[in-house]
Amino acid sequence: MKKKIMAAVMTAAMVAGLAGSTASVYAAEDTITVGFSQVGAESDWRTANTESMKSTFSEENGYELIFDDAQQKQENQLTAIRNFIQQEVDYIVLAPVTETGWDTVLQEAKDAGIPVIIVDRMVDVSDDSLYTAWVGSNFKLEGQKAMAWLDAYLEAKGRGDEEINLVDIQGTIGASAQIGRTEGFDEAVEAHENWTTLAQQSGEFTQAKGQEVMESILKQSGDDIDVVYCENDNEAFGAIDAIEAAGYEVGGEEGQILVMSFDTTNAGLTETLAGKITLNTECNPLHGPRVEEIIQKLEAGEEVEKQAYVDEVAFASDDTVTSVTIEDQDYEITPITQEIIDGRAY
Ligand code: GZL
Ligand code: ZN
Repeated sequence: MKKKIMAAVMTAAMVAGLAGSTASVYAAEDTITVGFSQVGAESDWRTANTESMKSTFSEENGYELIFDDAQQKQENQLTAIRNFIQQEVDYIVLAPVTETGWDTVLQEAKDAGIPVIIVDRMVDVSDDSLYTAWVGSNFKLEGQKAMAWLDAYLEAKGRGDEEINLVDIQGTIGASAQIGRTEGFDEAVEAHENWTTLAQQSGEFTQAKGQEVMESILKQSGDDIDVVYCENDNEAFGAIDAIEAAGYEVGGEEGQILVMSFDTTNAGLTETLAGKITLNTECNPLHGPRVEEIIQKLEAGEEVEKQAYVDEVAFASDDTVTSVTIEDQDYEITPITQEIIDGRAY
């Protein structure tokens, strides 16, 4: 909107000058207008992500935020971006629901001279000049950390050679978080001839769908399930409800169903402390300040990193395994405590 305000100020200044009036034209405060196309409100993680963006791009911080919730539909995001272009926003921020289908609308934004910043999930475009910067998580690493922990945990429990049957409740199919976390899962199962994938189905990152999918899988193979890998906390909440309703126990001991999750939301870590989720791998949603840093650099005409990964940790319900190594890099696995939960920002 800066563009429009400046034009109005120039016109007003001219009119004032011509009329010889003494009316002074106030220079418009330098409000930066940001159009943010958000995936939806499907999970606690998404709510925290929205909150981070809204509290960062506030009026008192010098911004006008135009926020759009796409209810997890790409066509709504395409419409939102075209509206932002029409409104001549200064920046477009996109949290893409899935990776493909963005080339045309991002070309329109580029033609309009509006920088696009991608947050959280990634876009798969033919020409990466169609976006200025991306900040988000390394989803495959998240999956690798989780499965490396499972491997070490089962070994520590004397179950390293046991036949292990796993269920993967996937996220929204085609979302970077689903692609990466599923890759981490599949690679680890491939590497263990005594591990079998019993079922792999999308829970769409929601609690309701997670419960529904878990119920149907339990009907088919309840007694055979050893591990349920939920690709976010809300799916885990639904899966745990289904597992317990079917008469099984969740937990890390033999005879229980071991539930793993991602997001480390407050509710997710509370379930981890209770031992219902045995491992919770962090995916940090607080992208507001990270996006603001990018915008401030662009405003100052500075270079910005094309892709910036967020550092993340993992929390376990106990201290059986306290670190894992992936490609020669060690990652800490922290036993969760109430103090840690109370001290976290989301
Ligand atoms: C991950 C994000 C995922 C979260 C889910 O960065 O895209 O989408 O893991 C959310 O909770 O729905
Ligand atoms: Zn192993």
